[in-house]
Amino acid sequence: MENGTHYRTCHLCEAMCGVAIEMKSGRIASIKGDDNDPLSHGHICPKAIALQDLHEDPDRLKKPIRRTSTGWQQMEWDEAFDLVAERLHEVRKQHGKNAIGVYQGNPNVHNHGAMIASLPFLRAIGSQNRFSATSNDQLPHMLASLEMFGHQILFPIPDIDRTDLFMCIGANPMASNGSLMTVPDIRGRLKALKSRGGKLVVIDPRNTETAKLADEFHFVRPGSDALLLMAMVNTLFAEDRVDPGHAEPWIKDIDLIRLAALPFTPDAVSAHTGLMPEAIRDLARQLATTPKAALYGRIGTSTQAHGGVATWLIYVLNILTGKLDTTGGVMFTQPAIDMVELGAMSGQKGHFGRRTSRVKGLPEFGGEYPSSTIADEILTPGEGQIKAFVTVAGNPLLSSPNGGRLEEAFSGLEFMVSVDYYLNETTRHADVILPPTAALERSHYDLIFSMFAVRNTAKYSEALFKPSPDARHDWQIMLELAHRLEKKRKGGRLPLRAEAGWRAFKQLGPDPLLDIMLRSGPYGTELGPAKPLIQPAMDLLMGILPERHPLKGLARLSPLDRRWRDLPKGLSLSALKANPSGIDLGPLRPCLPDRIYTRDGKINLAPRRYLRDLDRLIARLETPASDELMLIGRRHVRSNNSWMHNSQRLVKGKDRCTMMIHPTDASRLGLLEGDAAELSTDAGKIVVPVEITEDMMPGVISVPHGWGHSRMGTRQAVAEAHAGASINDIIRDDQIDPLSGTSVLNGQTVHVKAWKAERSRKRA
Ligand SMILES: Nc1nc2c(c(=O)[nH]1)N[C@H]1C(S)=C(S)[C@@H](COP(=O)(O)OP(=O)(O)OC[C@H]3O[C@@H](n4cnc5c(=O)[nH]c(N)nc54)[C@H](O)[C@@H]3O)O[C@H]1N2
Ligand SMILES: Nc1nc2c(c(=O)[nH]1)N[C@H]1C(S)=C(S)[C@@H](COP(=O)(O)OP(=O)(O)OC[C@H]3O[C@@H](n4cnc5c(=O)[nH]c(N)nc54)[C@H](O)[C@@H]3O)O[C@H]1N2
Ligand code: SF4
Ligand SMILES: [Mo]
Repeated sequence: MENGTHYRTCHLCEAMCGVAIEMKSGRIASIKGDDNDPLSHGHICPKAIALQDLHEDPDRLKKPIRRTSTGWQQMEWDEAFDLVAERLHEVRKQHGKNAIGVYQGNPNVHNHGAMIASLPFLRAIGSQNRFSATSNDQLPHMLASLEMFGHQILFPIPDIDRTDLFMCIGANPMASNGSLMTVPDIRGRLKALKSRGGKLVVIDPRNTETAKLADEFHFVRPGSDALLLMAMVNTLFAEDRVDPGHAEPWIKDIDLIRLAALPFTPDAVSAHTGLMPEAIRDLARQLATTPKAALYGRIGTSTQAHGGVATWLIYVLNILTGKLDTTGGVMFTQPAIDMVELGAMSGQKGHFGRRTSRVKGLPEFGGEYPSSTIADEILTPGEGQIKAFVTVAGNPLLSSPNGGRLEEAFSGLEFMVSVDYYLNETTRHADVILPPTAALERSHYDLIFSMFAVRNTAKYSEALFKPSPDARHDWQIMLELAHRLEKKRKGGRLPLRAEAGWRAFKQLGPDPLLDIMLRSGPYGTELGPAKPLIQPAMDLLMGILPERHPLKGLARLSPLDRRWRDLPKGLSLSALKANPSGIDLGPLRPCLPDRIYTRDGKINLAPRRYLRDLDRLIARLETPASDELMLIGRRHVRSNNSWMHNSQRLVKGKDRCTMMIHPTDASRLGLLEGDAAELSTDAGKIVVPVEITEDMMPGVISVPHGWGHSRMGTRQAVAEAHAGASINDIIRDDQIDPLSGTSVLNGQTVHVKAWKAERSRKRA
């Protein structure tokens, strides 16, 4: 676009803010909030401006590069695809298909093309050694959804705009802008909550940006949330306050919950959690007696030692107090492209524990093993050892536990390829880096986060910049590699129909598929005149898709479905193109029992694997509360995981990679503000500046993740100048939540001492 305004969804975090990008002479002149976006109403955060910095970043790779003895060398795409397919194929032939490990990072879920291409890509690789950011993140939510509602991506979302009590535990939406709750302008929405007489309660080991807006705040000891939540359940039963309300006919095993909660009285858990028994009872009472209330938890409650149980209990408490599927409570969404329903129709609702990892016997979830065991699988010799590794939009070296061990693992691989546009801590280990187009060079539809939004909306954005003919989208890279790998597997040649299928897929790309998904979805319109044109290509494409690809469910989806009769109709890609700020589809609506996917149609309140894991919780209760220093993470609104630190505008100002510590702990350790502190565990050591603040719970320290850009051989000039240290260099990879396989990123114990003091002692 030369001049004018381009409307778009910001893809950086989960909030899906609408942006209006002003173009002058082919360059971005300004980025502002789009007032007409039906979800964000003009809100943006400081990161939106960095969309321009990402686009113009001189460090962003644009052509494939290959490692040589004299350094990185640029190569042509065709040559790069050939090389990668050949090397991966060789490893597969020599060591078996599981010898290729794959890690998919977070930006994949912000990229509909990548989402659509990733299943065929994974199938072509054919390895069971798959990993992703999920096991460092929302896995416990997916597991609870799978076990309770029968579908791994069906999440109850807080109906924040209509609630009277928002109880937030282990999340800091003022910094993160919400997660598994797409909620642009959380500040505005919390203000609105208060001005209608509602209340915000926050429970966190740090007095966070969100806590500062709260009417009530409680410190909680890291990792003890499951105890606290159990005691809340216990209170509900003890005081006869259980009333599932509207959901009652569809729930089962309420008695098992009552029994399970018996040992966990508020008095019994008080010392471990740090909350007074009366405060715990009061939290339960508030939830029970406020008709429109939502209990919400995220990273702090999911990525910890009892993350599985804690996340399950958040769901349970909402159900026991009648909040599920009610206005102002927690509700299921009805997105325009219903990946939940599509998955169900193609037989893909999710699975857990079908097989276990080779070295540590950890359970797969949705076909992936826990990321904390990547290094084990690479470093441990034997049948099935990973010899080659593929990363797509991921930086596990900074984002997964025990970066030092991953470093060792990656540097010993036979071959590694990264699909990424930065030469960073992870990709510097690759033999070949395949850089995709920048985000503004591709179209955007939020397949994933539209499903988690506090209001149903749909929006499509065209590419702002036309990619150069010599650029490839993520989906093109994945499909091309998949196609070549399939060919090699079949001895160089594919059957005619399969060959045509791959060509059709590469030709169509993701957007015509979006159109079909929109038209056949809940708000759709019949395929109409487009059908004869697109049907033959679709038929070919379906022929090469894996068995359980959600697109396979398309044929059985129809806007005329009974459940969707009352919804507005007429959505298609062209309808969205005609409304570039997006289309409002209305507030969340009650939808039980239609949205239960369990076999017996009941919501399973007490899945056995959770009950079994309670032995561990009892054991914790019986162990005296520890007073060791515990480490938790932190997010900042100007940072985004590990990969947005190359924007000068975002990193300028005060150092954000600090260790926050309470004054009493600091003085006990002889630490002063600005001192360098050494943090150590069995995994490693890092040194970070000390920031003393009463915002920390005594006994707890906080360091953000995603920093540590000082490793040699990366190419991110700004990030390197603001390197910080990586918290994951000291987070142990042998600590996981055994129930779910999720990494324990919050609540590990750590030793802290003054750094300079030690050096001078050594010298003396
Ligand atoms: N200690 C600790 N660790 C954590 C967390 C924590 O709270 N504490 N949080 C965890 C969470 S929630 C997450 S989601 C993970 C994130 O972990 P990852 O997904 O592993 O890492 P990111 O930092 O998101 O890095 C994304 C990578 O993708 C590249 N990239 C960006 N956009 C694109 C694109 O469009 N295409 C391609 N091909 N590449 C792209 C970037 O250059 C970068 O290399 O970190 C986890 N790690
Ligand atoms: N600006 C920005 N926004 C982001 C991201 C980012 O990196 N930067 N990342 C995005 C991603 S990938 C995700 S998954 C989301 C995450 O979204 P959130 O979960 O909201 O992320 P955090 O800000 O890390 O909030 C976690 C909170 O849990 C608290 N906590 C830590 N341990 C415990 C504990 O044991 N118990 C309790 N109760 N609380 C605990 C922490 O102090 C922190 O306040 O954010 C997304 N948005
Ligand atoms: S909150 Fe910021 S980063 Fe997230 S979508 Fe909105 S503008 Fe983008
Ligand atoms: Mo995440």
